[in-house]
Amino acid sequence: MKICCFLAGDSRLRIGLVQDDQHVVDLTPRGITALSQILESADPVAMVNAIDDVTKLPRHSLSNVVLRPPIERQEGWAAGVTYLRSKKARMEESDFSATAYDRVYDAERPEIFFKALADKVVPTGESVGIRRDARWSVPEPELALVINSSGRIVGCTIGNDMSSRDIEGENLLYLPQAKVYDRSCALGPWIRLGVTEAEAREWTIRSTIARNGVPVFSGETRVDNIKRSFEELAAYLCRSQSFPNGAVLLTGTGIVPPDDFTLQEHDVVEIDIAPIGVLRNLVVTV
Ligand code: DO4
Ligand code: MG
Repeated sequence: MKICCFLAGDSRLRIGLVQDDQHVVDLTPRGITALSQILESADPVAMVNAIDDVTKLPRHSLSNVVLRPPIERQEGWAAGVTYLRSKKARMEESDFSATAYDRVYDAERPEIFFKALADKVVPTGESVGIRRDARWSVPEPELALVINSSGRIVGCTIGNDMSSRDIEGENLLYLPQAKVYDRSCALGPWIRLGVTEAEAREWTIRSTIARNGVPVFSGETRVDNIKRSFEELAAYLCRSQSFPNGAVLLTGTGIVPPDDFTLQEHDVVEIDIAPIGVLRNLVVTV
């Protein structure tokens, strides 16, 4: 089951049930005006299934609506160095901090960092940013866990943890600047509910970067390459910290373009996790 936030011809944000990846049913007339009503319920899938007369609700073609980020007031966080590929990339980019990445991969405590306020998150179809003061910018295609205010993982979506590798490689203390800037976090296209970790670990994450319509990079990884369990990541995020509005936690990247690759303005980044959907964003300089 997939739920989304969308606009349909006016400025009113609507909550939708995505059907066959082609249509969206507007749940707003049934009093569902926020994703959190679903995410905070005891059983989100059962709650949506219990909505009366879904066939009588307005149904739109997805091509006629504008998808908004599937996040409301949740905080956006990210885990790092959860894939061996990411650990190797980080160690290569940094003389200065290589041992820190090596250690955190094996440490009991994961790396978790703040990524974005909800109203700064970019949806599919809008632009992600590369910093104008960075020389080496990459997308980080990641599975993102949707966590409710009780700390329970209730769904997942696709995340792009846009990053400036030269800035994080120069000094570990620059990590917030490498990771948090305008348009540095994209989420979407929607939330998939009711997936177990075992099911998600069967999935493949694929990413393509196109320049002038021609692919200049493509890569893939399996979710199962994540070293830590989803519960472990969520539990660390929620240690000594409450999330009254819930959180979205990106789970780290296992797809890293070659070291001589940097994103350019007008590139198009696509991240595809087939059982969820496709997150597609143009790149702009910010
Ligand atoms: O420590 C740097 C961040 C790593 C990261 O974002 C990732 O592995 O996805
Ligand atoms: Mg990342």
